[in-house]
Amino acid sequence: MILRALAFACLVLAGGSAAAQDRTVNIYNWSDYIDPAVLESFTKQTGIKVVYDTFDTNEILETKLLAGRSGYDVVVPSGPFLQRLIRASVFQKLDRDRLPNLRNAWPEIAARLAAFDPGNLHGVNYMWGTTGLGVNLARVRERLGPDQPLDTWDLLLKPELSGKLADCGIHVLDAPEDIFPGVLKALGLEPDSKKPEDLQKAADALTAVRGNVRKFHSSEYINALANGDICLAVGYSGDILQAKKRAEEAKNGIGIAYLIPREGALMWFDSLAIPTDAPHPVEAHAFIDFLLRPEVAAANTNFIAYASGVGAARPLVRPEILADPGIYPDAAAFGRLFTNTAPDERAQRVVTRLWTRIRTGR
Ligand code: N2P
Repeated sequence: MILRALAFACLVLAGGSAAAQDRTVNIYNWSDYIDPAVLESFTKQTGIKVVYDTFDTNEILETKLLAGRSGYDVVVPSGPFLQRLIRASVFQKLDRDRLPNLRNAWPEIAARLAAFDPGNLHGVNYMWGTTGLGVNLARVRERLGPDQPLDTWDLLLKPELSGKLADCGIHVLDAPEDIFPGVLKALGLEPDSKKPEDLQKAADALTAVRGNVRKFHSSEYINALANGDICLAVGYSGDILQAKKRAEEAKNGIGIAYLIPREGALMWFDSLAIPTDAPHPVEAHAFIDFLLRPEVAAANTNFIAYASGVGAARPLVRPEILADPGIYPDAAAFGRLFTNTAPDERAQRVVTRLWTRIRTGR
């Protein structure tokens, strides 16, 4: 009897300590989207080990999640993908009792996110930003002359302009949900239109300049801009500002600007969400709650140049970042931003077919 009790106690102890050692959280986040020091301090403070993988398009994330058993505990879809994946029951409801730092969230941003996730039941905003233009100022000026405005979709969509930039290199995000809205807006159409005839017009405009685009890719443009390998990128705000910072640190004389096109640009929201089949939901909540600490959110914003959904972080964000209209748009730029929603299955088939043709140039 005593032996048995002892054996049981040993088992419990062994199990307990193994569990303590084993506490892990598996994160699947966008590339270039966190301060690595944040991951270290999370492990130091909680004892939870972080396994961290990255992706650079919503489509890759969506495919993994729809296949099921991804093994991930926390993932970061953009609005329309959050919306569609909630409908497919991919995410669990968040346990608010485990997220005391939700009180630090930015109410206006949470309200906008509710368009994709009614009641904010499944997602918490991590970062938000815009999709616009990254420009190598000197080289673009030299080719387009002093009078050409640079904050316009014309740089890509007017064949006579993108034709002059083709040899110094243009990259475009490999993400129809990011590119179609801007192109639709530039054409004077509804940016969130799912009408096949509108999508066809946007596709035609892109096909007309396809030959001027060196690559459709969603993360290589950071280094390509910073090294001077390309002179125009249609990309994510903070990524382009990271390219600017890399060039400044390298002191290579390359000046990069992020410009929100005057015609308008897409504003997007990337949310932290927990898959229904996450192996470590408790640790997932602990990780999300850690990211909602104002000092942690500010460290991330300072590092990656995206605005955090944690409103309470703003006083801790570096003043030059707070003052950067590419990160925190001023009222005028804000008025020109729009959002998008998920296409239904039929519209998605149209988008996928058109996008494949644009990318392959056929
Ligand atoms: C990070 C890109 C995140 C923005 N590299 C995509 N919504």
